[in-house]
Amino acid sequence: MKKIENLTELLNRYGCGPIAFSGTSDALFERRLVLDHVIDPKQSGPREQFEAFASAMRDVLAQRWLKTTQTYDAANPKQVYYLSMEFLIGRSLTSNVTNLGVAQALGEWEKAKGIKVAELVEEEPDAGLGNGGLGRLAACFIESLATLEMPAIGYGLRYDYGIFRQEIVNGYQVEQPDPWLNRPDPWEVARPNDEIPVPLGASFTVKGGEIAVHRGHATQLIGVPFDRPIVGFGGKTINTLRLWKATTAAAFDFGEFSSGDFFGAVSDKTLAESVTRVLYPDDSTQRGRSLRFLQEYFLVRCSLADIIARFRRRGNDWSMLPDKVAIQLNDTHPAMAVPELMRILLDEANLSWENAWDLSTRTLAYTNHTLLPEALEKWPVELFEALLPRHLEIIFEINRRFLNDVQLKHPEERVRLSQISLIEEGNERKVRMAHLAIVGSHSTNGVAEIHSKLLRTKTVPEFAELFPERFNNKTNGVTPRRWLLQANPNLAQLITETVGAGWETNMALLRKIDPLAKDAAFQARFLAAKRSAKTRFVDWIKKTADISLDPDTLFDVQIKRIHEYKRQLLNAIQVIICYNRLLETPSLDVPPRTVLFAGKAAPAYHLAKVIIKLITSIARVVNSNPMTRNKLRVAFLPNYSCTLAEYLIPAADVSEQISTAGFEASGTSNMKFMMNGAITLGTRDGANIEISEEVGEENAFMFGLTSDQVLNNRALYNPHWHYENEPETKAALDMIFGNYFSADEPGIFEPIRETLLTKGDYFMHLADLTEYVATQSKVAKLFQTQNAWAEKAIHNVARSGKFSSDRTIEQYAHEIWDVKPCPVLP
Ligand code: 26V
Repeated sequence: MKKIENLTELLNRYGCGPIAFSGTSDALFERRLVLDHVIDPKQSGPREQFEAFASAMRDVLAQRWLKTTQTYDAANPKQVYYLSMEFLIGRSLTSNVTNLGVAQALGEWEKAKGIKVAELVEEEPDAGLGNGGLGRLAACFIESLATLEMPAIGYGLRYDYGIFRQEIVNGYQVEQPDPWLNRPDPWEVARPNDEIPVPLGASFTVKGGEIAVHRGHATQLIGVPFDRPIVGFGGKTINTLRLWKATTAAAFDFGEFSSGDFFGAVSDKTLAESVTRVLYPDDSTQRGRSLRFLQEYFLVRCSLADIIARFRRRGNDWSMLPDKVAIQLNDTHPAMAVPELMRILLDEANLSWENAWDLSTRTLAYTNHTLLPEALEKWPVELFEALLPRHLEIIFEINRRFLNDVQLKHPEERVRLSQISLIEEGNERKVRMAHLAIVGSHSTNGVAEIHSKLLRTKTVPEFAELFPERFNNKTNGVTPRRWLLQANPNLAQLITETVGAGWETNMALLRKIDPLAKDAAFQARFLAAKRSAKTRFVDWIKKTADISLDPDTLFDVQIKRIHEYKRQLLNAIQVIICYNRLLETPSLDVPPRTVLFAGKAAPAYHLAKVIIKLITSIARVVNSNPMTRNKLRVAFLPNYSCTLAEYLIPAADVSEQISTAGFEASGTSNMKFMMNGAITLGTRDGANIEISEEVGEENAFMFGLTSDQVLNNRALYNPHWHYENEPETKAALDMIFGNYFSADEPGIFEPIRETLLTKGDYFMHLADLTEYVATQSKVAKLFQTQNAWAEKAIHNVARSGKFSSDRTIEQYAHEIWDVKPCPVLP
């Protein structure tokens, strides 16, 4: 595509010339400032300038966006619909500027106007509509879908409050609300004309995340869509992310119910809107949370109605459904799509059960993202009974037929029926959402090779035997546009200068830098790019969190949700051992190291919060000790977010991926680190295995038990043995238990003693500790020879191509969806 020189050319390219405010190159921007904000551009502040600039970008893309939709309506291709309770989008301005290809032109415009786009960008709040990996994956996927020119729509919820903002007060996590929509969001377009009614079998009231159901009073919510543009790289395809907001019908407020009950009507509206008020911030346990049940149904009901409306508008016959529609369920959160699609086909299309079931299963596909039993969703039958009686009826009928079939085909194995049933019996009967998703779809995939294998062999082996053809793997990926091109401008430029343009969508080209890994001149340029990413991050974190860091130290980074299985504790103990070694031998020959942590704990996950307090306490002690502070620093960076990751990952030297083997489904930050030339220090878990295969074991630091060893050694494992027989382990733990880091709050780390010793250390920290510490020493040693370090780091960048989400999406498209690109004509 020809490079755009100025905004006038840009306007012409996108056919926006006639709506320009004046003939000047910054017409759209000034027009927005004057017409939207009614302000003299010279008087405008950064927030107004951000809004004006973002709106101007939307003006630039609007016609192309419309054209994309029109192309799909006209071509009637098979289309993919990605249903997810989470889209962790982060900021959109830089991404849209990059993908529209206007970044170059901006440089000149900036100079001419004296405006710093880098500063405006900081005014945009993150759209933090997700908890972590699963939500960020959805965001990478829709970007890749647009880049690959695939006809696709993402469906999610428009939460008023995204993932909470994390403050650290006295070393403890404090949650603050995230009112990201307080100011107008320039990217969203409300579509009140496309609203969807959502009937419920009962009415409800809300208190503290729980609903009280009032049986017998059927009621109705309304879903209003808000669309966001998803710009593919190069700006050819602009797909839609459609987020639903819950409300009530206007008529409900003041029409038939306006029998003088004004306050009643207004509070009904508030009640309805509470369904999409807030994202559930707990990604570790499922527990009760009945309002979440309503959220999930609301997403499914609105999205399927919308999908079917499009399908019918295009003149398709019901029998064509699987030929025109592929619906991907991001975990079981939207698994009610199974009974909902059946309901539509049975009750609205009046098809036979057999016909409806065939069409429905061939349309739906399911992705599993976790093997942790406590995160597998199960909803009480009682909730269905009261709110969704028809769906429950359908689930029971699915189950009756399924169990019948199994019995007919495997008469000898009657005992297994209770295990595979969609209904868990017991005090409280529950619907097992994973079973529903597997039985009601044609594809079940895991997100890394090892995860898919464990899913098949350990988690749901009965289903894998019944439906072997349904099970498959789709190793995760991340978008190199956001995570390399935008996040790491200096490395991106070095890559472009070396391999030429085009790598952004063809990551195989990165292999061209592989032979340069040993080249001293290239190593120096690589290290210079790393150094500038470090200062960029250091400046940013100083400005935003007032934390001072030294860019001339090794950046050793663990950033992810705080979870026992991710083992931030293992890292923390290792830091203490390193500290003790320095105290013992102050002249120890190690490179100065900064250990960086960031991550949120679920508000109700007590132990995860204690782990944060431990890390901040260790940091306070270690950083203030003059004996060690030149060699070792520790920081817990508050409020981990997409934006923080975009600054920090390019600056990292070491990527900590140290989960207990068999527990991390894939991981995706590990891929982002690799692309940015950090070296993985990791266990043989999730996608770490595939990363070390791609880069070669010699270019990663792998350690610890394998998932088989974890499974087979659990019975024999005794953490006390390690505590008693490993002096450094004992010394480190005794400091934690003996209030070395908590002199002013004695006893606060008792829960850590309990989990590691009393309760048997389920995540086997102590089993891996010795090898982890030894591997950390190897890391330190290598870092002292910068060219040897650079060589390995460069191999990581060069061989990261597999982990582009473009590769992942192409596999979904070929192997699950059978969806092909549908280019938008110029
Ligand atoms: C689970 C739950 C349980 C109920 C309440 C709310 C809630 C919200 C989110 C989750 C999702 C947990 C699963 C998850 O995020 N899995 C991560 O998915 C990543 C993308 O596939 C993968 O890289 C990570 O390894 C995996 O932990």
